[in-house]
Amino acid sequence: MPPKPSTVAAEPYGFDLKPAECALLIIDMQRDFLEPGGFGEMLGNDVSQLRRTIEPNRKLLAAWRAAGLLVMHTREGHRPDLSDLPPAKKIRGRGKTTIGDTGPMGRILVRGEAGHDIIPELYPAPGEPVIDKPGKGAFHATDLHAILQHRGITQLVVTGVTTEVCVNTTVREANDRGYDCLVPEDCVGSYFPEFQDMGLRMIKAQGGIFGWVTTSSEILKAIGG
Ligand code: TIU
Repeated sequence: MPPKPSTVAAEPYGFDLKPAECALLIIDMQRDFLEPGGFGEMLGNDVSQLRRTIEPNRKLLAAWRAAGLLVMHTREGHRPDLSDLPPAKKIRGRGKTTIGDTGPMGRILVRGEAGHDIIPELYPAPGEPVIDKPGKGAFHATDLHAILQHRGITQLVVTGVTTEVCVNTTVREANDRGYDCLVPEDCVGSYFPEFQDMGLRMIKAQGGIFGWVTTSSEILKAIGG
């Protein structure tokens, strides 16, 4: 039996968690974004800002699995022939090394390459759906919505990286499709502390315009972790 429904302390107000209808959606915890020596660090980013989310995510994931609830993972990346890579995304940033080029952990953001894979600490278990997404939002050009609907999911706990880019875009997409989204702040990370702060404030502003913000310990209390 899934844990009983309860109210999770959150901002801007309590989140009425219905575990049987709630999926844990872990966004883009990929080696190229998080590991020293990966693409993120190559661009000059401080990966420690993202790595602090690994341990809280690991605990939340373990509790979610132990409760028998739905876990889903996403990975940002493209087909090896880059046919799903918009030319605008390929050239954005005017970098010397861009998506599809050879980076420190294989071809950058290309499916099947080492850097594209999920970090070992949070590796998907057999049976946990993995969504390969070409965009920042997890609903764009994927079957995420269909899978959630088939499982009767109405709520999402959204974690992962980065707070202001793929997490925020996904929460907004989910909100427009009728899902209630709860974001544990210690389980999401940004390379930029000010974007971490603002990314979370944007979600919970105006009475929870896109969703709710809490901490992983509050969610663990509700699911018995
Ligand atoms: N997953 C995700 O957020 N992809 C990004 O490109 N994030 C940046 O912050 N650049």
